[in-house]
Amino acid sequence: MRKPILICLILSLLFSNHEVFSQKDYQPSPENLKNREWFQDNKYGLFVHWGVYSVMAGGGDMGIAEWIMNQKQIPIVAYENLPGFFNPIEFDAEEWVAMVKKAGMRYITITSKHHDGFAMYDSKASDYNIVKKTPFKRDVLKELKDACDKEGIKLFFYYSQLDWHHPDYFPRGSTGRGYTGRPDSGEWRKYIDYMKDQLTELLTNYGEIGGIWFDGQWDKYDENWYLDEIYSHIHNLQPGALIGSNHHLAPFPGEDFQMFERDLPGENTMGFNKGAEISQELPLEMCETMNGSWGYNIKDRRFKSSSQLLETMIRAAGYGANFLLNTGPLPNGKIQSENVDTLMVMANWLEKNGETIYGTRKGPIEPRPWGVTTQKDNKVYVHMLAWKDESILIPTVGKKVKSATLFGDKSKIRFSETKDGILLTVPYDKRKPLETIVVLEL
Ligand code: H79
Repeated sequence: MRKPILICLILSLLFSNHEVFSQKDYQPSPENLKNREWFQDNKYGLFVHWGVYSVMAGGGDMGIAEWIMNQKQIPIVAYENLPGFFNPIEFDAEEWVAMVKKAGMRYITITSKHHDGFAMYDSKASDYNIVKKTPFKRDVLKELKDACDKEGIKLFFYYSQLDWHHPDYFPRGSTGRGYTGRPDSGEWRKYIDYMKDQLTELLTNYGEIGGIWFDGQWDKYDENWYLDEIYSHIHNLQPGALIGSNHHLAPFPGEDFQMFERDLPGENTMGFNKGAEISQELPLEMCETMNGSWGYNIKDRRFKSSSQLLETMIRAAGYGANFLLNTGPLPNGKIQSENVDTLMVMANWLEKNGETIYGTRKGPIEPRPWGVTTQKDNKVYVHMLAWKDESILIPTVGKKVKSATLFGDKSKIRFSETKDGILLTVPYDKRKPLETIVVLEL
């Protein structure tokens, strides 16, 4: 062996700890970069919040579902009864995926473990899982993955780093405190190992997955979450898997996309989305509820209209962000029919106008109250969302505009371009809500 190689080997053995070989110097693999493009091209996914909490259906409160254990201070010994009632005999993975396809969605992100700590898959790391503790005994993630593979839908796993059940989730954070009945002790490193074991299962037993959607880091902002170790572990197992985390902070090294919960990038109507700089480099994703709850809530009838959700999707696309729209399946395994109805109306719109969303990136004009732009190759799609006057002056788009047409009937749109901007005029009888889309050819 030549000397320099030998020295390198010895050095790498000496320093083979996580400080040196961490995600700090993360270079996404070619596969990962390809998957990021796929992600940005495909734009629209179904978020699924399903767990033993679904049986409680919110317990008569608005807005609570998967949070019921914490909000109602249910001790672990009592909450452990819930898996016994979880028997979704109507669950049909193929039906879910067929619905997703029809909806024009391209991926699913499903809760593998939420804050309650209950694994919705066949986990060997703990018996607190769907196969061991419910009468249903089936690995619903496996069934869903098989159905997704058949239809070319990608599957992502939501995983909560926060855990209200595990004794070694200690010291406790801002939630899951005294009421759970856990002793005031525990070994944090043991919890990290447990999480790592569960992630290993998710990344090795289900074939190629889309990625991991983390949540819960905000429970203990000052904790050492061993992100470098966890993220490298995931990328070692599946270099192509996209990692994102809902920590509401700027992305950490090792993360492959940035997410925004119930707010457009940069907005903060929810109160917890302050301060996170919008990444200029990573793909973005906004997640949104169809009513005010993530998991199934029987009382929450505040269903958003298909137009409202479509507008949010279009606005998200104007930021270059994907739209991850949530449903909370029923405890019997069916998707709420109100949600299916809404998704089918949205599907109609996408069938007609999908070209202006799928495969696009954010356009040359920053999102504005009057509308947003998306772009693909030499076409800029100007979505006129809140535009009342006969004409509107929009900023120039960097290149000379060759033609302006109305998306759909392709009729010519009167326009004039000066250094002050592009003046567009669309006759009133040509305008339709959410379907006044001007195509600028550059
Ligand atoms: O998984 C979903 C939520 O359970 C989780 N992230 C999304 C994707 C989430 N964690 N925190 N939050 C959302 C925001 C915090 C909301 C809260 Fe509440 C306000 C917790 C307690 C008061 C909402 C309302 C939940 C219970 C009542």
